[in-house]
Amino acid sequence: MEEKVAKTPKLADPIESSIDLATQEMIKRAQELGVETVFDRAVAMKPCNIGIQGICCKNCAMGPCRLPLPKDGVKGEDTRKGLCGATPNTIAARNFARMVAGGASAHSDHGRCVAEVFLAVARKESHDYQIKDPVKLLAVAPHLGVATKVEVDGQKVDRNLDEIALEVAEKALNEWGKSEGELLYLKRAPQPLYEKWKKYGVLPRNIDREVVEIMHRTHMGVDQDYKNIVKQCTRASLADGWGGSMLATDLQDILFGTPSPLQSEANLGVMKQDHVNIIVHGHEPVLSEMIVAATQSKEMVDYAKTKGAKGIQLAGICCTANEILQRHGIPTAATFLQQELAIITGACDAMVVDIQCIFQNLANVAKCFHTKLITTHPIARMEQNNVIHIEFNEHHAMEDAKRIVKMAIDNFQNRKAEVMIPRHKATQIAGFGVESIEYHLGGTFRGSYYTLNDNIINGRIRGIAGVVGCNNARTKHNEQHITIIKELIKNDVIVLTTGCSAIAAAMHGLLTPETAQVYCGPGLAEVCETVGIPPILHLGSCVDNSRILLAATEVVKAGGLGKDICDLPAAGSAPEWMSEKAISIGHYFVTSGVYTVFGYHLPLDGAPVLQDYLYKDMQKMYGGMWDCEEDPVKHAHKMIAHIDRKRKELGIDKARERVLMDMADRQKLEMM
Ligand code: SF4
Ligand code: MSK
Repeated sequence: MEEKVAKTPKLADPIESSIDLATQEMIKRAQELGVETVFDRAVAMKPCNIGIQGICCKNCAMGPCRLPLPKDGVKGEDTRKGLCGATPNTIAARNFARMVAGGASAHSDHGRCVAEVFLAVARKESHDYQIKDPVKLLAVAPHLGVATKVEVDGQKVDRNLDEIALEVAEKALNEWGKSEGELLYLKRAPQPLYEKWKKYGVLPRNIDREVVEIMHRTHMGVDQDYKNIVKQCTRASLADGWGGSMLATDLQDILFGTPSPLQSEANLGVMKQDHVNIIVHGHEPVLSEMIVAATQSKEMVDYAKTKGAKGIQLAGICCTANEILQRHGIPTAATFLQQELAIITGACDAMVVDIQCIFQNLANVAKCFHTKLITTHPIARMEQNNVIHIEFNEHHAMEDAKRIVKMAIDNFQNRKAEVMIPRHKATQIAGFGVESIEYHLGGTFRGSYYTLNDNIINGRIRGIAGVVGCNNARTKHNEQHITIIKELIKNDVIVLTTGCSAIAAAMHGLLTPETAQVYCGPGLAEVCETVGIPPILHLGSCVDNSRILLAATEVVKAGGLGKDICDLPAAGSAPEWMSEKAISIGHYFVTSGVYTVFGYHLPLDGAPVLQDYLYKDMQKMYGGMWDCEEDPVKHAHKMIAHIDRKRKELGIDKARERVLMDMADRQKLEMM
């Protein structure tokens, strides 16, 4: 009998997989050790050609029904339909809507957890947390209809902070399930935008309801009009951006402190061979805040020394990283795609995960090393038996955190593989927010976005871009992020960034004021050098995209750039998106008036009519629209072209032309 020869699995080419040297080195290292990573799996398994077009329906057991687009496109009437008659538009819209529901629920359920902890703190049931930013509490309270002053003997006096906190907590939690009315934060948007939402009937009623309604409408045989399905996408995504995410950001700032600019480092090189390395990964800062405090406690540092370590190195991955970076300067170890590589260094003594963006394969990788993989959230566990579950509870938060840190320290001496930590890391300045942009670009004296607006009007700054979102193993790691960001700043567009895009920019050394001299156009460079900020501002985690909405609102309020977000010379981008959250974010940006370009396939290609609706018709309604462009340079230039169109509409395109004069033009002028 012929003997079967086992096929050698296809492996990723490290150079083709990432533009980052640390990542390339670690992919090679993984392959030498025979440890499989996402990069190898992406080579071995290709995406489904029908699913990628958005036209596979499995919403009932008569399917899955697949409606691939004919090779030469649809000629004449589109007769494709599922067993029930569902058209490609219905199927793709339902799939898109379920992605919005997934994304909005992830952000908002995270927000709910924060609100519950906030309530426990306000009720004095949790003693490990305190309100760290009472100023923000007072700023947020009126938006939730909570009074900050009371009348005593005919005089307005300050209300007790504990009372305000309790009412804020209750009002905030009510936003998830109230029986009538609309979300309170919607009125924070510019008035014309609010009016548009009202006119189109998309004001979200409560956060949970909008997600549930998507699931109902997309059930077999319910909503079969793609425009009506997209309408519900709008409601649910607004309930995310102007609801769950915004509440998460606000309550986290009040509880853990509003970020302000600070210096740190990024990339796998932040891990230290002679330290206990603890990596926190996921999205919720509730536990990681405690882990920061525990790792910095003398008790734990001394204990680490008794085990032969020089200290404890805490670092983060994904948005938990961004949360503890922006408030404490804790270094960032990795983006989403590098999570397995952190363990493959052989120096990760514990990886502590909470919710979202966590590979189940971490458990398989951890098996090959000494790493303790610890899940902490009741809704996010793993089936593999090497995973330890320590359920975190806000009522004994510090106790849980210390237990985890001690477990990592005890594991330090168990390292088995040879440690290989790449040397690569870069300095970063992070911790920007609505408040700190106001301070840096407006000044405490004027307390507004005037300076930013002035510089946009005079053309030194051409416009504003939000570049956000994930990595995706179907694209070269970080390449799109970095190319797009560099192209934007080269053309004087200031960049606001969050999520893994911010981590990518940090790893590649772009989050420093020095970037201005090297990569920026002359106008933006001049502004950045004058005020001492990087041209790319790290605004935090995925839920902190709400900071971008509020920053845009502040720009509108400061005047001179129109009356609504859609009037601004601004555009959004998610270059390497992969998560359902990115779809929800994209949709709330679009329906808040932002032209938003994605860099990887949107699952719409199989339904051209729906695609046109999202790419063109949305603009007529909300002033923003979807787009997709895979070429990163073209992608950036689509954004710049939109910014220039808006400058023209505002009548400020001439100012920009003046700024762009070169030396020869100036000399010509002087001679006249
Ligand atoms: Fe097919 Fe319709 Fe069932 Fe979807 S809902 S699987 S299109 S029969
Ligand atoms: S972590 S959602 S990969 S940005 Fe927020 Fe990164 Fe995307 Fe997760």
